[in-house]
Amino acid sequence: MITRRHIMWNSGQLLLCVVLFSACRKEPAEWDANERHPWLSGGRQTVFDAGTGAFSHGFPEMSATAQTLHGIGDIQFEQTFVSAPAPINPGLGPVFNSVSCTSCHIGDGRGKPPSGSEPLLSMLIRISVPGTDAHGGPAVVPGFGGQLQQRAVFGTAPEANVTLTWTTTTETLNDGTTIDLRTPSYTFSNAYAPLPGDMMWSARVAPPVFGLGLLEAIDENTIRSGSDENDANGDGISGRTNEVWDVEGQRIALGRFGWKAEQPTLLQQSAAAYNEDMGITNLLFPSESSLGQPQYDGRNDDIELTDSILHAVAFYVRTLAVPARRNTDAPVIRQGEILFNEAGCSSCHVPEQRTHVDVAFAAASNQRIFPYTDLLLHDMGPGLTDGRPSFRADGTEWRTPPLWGIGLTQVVNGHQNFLHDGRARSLLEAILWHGGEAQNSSDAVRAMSTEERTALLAFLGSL
Ligand code: HEC
Ligand code: HEC
Ligand SMILES: [Ca+2]
Ligand SMILES: [Ca+2]
Ligand SMILES: [Ca+2]
Repeated sequence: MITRRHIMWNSGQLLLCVVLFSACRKEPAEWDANERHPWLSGGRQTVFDAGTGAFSHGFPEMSATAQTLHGIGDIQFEQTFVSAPAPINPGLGPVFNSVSCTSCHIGDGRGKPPSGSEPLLSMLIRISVPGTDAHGGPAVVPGFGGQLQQRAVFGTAPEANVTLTWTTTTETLNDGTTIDLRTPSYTFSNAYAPLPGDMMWSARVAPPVFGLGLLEAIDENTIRSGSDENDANGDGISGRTNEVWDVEGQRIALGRFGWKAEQPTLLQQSAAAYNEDMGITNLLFPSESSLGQPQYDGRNDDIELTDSILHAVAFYVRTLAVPARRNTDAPVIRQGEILFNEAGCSSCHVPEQRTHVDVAFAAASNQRIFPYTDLLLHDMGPGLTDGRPSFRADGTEWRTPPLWGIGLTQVVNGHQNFLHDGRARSLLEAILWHGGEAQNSSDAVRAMSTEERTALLAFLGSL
């Protein structure tokens, strides 16, 4: 939020940071391998705010021009769109999921599945039929496209309604603790036309949007070098890259963003959100998502979003800072960190990355960051499958999500719904859902003593 410009510093942290920041600036190449900056999750672009605005700060170190652009993007991220004709922000729909970016990415954080009979407010359903499109992506559903829009402008039929029901199973851990895990099931009703019987769908909650410019700045070769597709080193982990269609470059490119790494850049991710989630046509996606459907308004109008606003919004998410860790020196948290490594979590949630050197965008250049992700796809087992392939990702494969800031989810978003569809209601539930390549890791957690599990969760809470 643009109004929350002040950052809550405590004087000790401030002093420490001044010392560290100047150290980083001088000799980044000479860091001692044992030297730890574990609290500076976002490198120089770390902020010290553990409150409700923790995910909403711009990079603390960027030029005045960059700050201005970030501020413009911030305002646009919060704009509510309305149906045309209208003096401000027209172009919503004809079909859409929501009216603004921030209504799904609440507080620049994550969405959640609806409770009770609520409609889907901060999540969406991607759909496809078997086969692929011209670029190897999912084949769209005739009459419905690649995403199901449950809302439409006045006088127009939404594509369908979605309702969610849960089945609960109970697991008993080695120390006798019982945990309820809930599995979602989706029902589609009131479809404006028959939905094909072979339709596949994937329900996804909005992920947090901070720190993404740093993830975008990790060198492509660094990400590729982490992949071990045929598990040559025999550790049971075989992460691989998604290779997706880059609309701007008109080529296949490394996928980085979204739960299955289906988007190559923040610009394209943002443009796709405008187009599909809100029905706003733009530079990268100039046709309405409903083109060819009866909902299409038939107006052969100009694109509804200016290029500069699209760029400003992409720049806004590119320059959202990462909150610092808390209490990193507490013994229980240090113990939890050791257990995190021992349980194999760090094979996928790779603690440390370095961004590439980029003279054109110094703010994200050559940073030592702690995102806890390899940005690769992993087979997470049948429990988490959506049964819907996308480019190289099959149903069971998901991109390792970054864990930085995850301990602040409750504070910022008021819930702890994790995983791609928000089914987990706590960090522990999220871990217990890990199967496939991560089965050994979740089994290690099942086997932990109460004290060890508490330490592991305390460590995650400090991220
Ligand atoms: C209807 C809810 C919804 C709206 C509205 C929405 N998003 Fe999202 N956003 C999502 C979901 C769901 C994902 C994950 C997509 C996926 O996995 O394919 C996502 C992913 C993202 C990501 C990538 C995050 C990551 O970690 O990879 C960015 C960036 C993003 N959205 C930006 C925006 C912007 C900018 C807008 C407004 C133009 C917007 N979103 C509007 C639901 C929404
Ligand atoms: C084989 C790779 C792999 C391993 C090993 C692994 N994870 Fe994950 N983790 C993932 C993927 C992929 C997801 C996303 C799955 C989904 O959304 O369906 C995930 C999701 C999570 C989430 C939820 C994140 C969010 O944003 O919703 C948490 C928390 C988490 N993992 C913690 C752990 C811990 C703790 C361990 C070790 C006990 C671990 N993971 C081991 C790959 C892995
Ligand atoms: Ca429109
Ligand atoms: Ca659609
Ligand atoms: Ca391996």
